[in-house]
Amino acid sequence: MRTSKDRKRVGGLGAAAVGLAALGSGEVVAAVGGASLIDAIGRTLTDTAPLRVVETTVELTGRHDKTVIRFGTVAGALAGAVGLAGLPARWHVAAAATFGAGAGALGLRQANRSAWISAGAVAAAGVLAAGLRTRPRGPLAALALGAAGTGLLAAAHNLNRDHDRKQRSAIRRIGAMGNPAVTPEDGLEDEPGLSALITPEHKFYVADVSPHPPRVDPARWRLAVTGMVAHPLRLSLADLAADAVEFDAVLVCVHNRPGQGRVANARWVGVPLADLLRHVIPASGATRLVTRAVDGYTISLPVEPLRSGELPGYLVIGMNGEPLSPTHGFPARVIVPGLYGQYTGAKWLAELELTDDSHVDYWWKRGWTSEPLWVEPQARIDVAAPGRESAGTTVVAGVAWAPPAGVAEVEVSVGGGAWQTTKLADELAPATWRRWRTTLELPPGRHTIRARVVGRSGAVQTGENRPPYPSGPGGFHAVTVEI
Ligand SMILES: Nc1nc2c(c(=O)[nH]1)N[C@H]1C(S)=C(S)[C@@H](COP(=O)(O)O)O[C@H]1N2
Ligand SMILES: [Mo]
Repeated sequence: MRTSKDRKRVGGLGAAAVGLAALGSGEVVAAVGGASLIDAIGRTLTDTAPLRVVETTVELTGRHDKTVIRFGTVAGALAGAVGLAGLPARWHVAAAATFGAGAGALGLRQANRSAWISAGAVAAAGVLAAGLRTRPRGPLAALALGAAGTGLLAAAHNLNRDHDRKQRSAIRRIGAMGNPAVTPEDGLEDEPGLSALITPEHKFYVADVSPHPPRVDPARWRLAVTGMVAHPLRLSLADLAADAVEFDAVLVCVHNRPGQGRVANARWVGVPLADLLRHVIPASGATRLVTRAVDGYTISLPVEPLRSGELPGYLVIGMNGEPLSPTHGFPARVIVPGLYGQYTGAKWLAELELTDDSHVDYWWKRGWTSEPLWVEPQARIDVAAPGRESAGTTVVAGVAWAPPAGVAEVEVSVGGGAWQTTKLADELAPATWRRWRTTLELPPGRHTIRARVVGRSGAVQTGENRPPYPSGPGGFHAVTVEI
């Protein structure tokens, strides 16, 4: 005989299976149009979570933030189904409909492919309502339904992968951007474990609020330069490529604590924003340049320093000899070398709008400052290898950055002792990272090595430990070696 506890467990399992089947059905419908219900919900969670929750999630999940949010969303949906199943049966249809309407509204809120997300939400609500009324009896039926739901999620995943593949081949057809024949060099011999001078695209960190990069059709895409200007523009990728130049710069996320990998160096291709602003002629009250992504996300920059060159911004269309990849902002993004990623400009640009001070950015609403934040100089230790070069010496090497003025010196200190200078590689450009290397003679025992950078502006990296919020992280990267 079954106890009531057993029945309850089967009931919960059955409801979770119904939830999985409902989510899978909705996800397949959305995926036909290249959208994702799960990602729409995930994005809404990111958009609405309190700042403290966002900061903690960034801190704890590292480079896996998107995966964690996705699995969290699925787990939340299943828990929601179990919760709904606990309601009296006569409420199930109404509750499922409410759930679906909520998810559909999330879809409509997302500027990108909202119709498909909403259609997926309707499908999910239908399956949820029907499933809760005829809940699977017994664990086997529940498992079978759960397996079907998992299969649907996998099918949706494959559909979306096909859309991604098409997007990548459309980008490949564009051809090279810039001059990929020239390989940047800094005169430093290769060192196992030391970062490359130019970070390959697949190793370049990714940081954004989009669970999945929006897909933009290069043939139909036009960048609108609008708002308070005398001459609005609509520019194709080819128009932009004709006026683009190459520049080298490091990109740093404001969440990059000392020693972390939310930083990378690339050779970019872009149109100087000062040139673009000269063409459109901003009206006298136009104080902000809003960089607006296709999904509505914005980062805005003050116009005057962009015009004067104090903020040396670019409208970027290429990275490391190729068009931007989907993850890094295809077809266009804005980068101001020296500003943290969160302030430098949006990826997946739809529009550059000139407007006045009434504009409010995505992150300002969440509590971050409206002043552009400059990157703090930082040195990172990539290699600390005792005995690599010769017995008794330790090779120490890494990268350091102090944009926009550049790195003047990188120093290391052992166990809190005096700062000793290191050998710097040639400088590619002041706004890039610079590689450095030294060998230390250390006696047997445990030693903590710290690194710091001195900027050409005179700024010296300080050891004061600070969290990323509110003005960027601080502190020294420290590595301990055992001789
Ligand atoms: N559209 C859009 N652009 C964005 C963001 C975003 O969430 N959406 N994130 C910014 C942040 S916080 C950073 S650090 C950089 C990261 O660029 P990457 O992913 O190419 O490294 O993009 C910036 N541009
Ligand atoms: Mo960032």
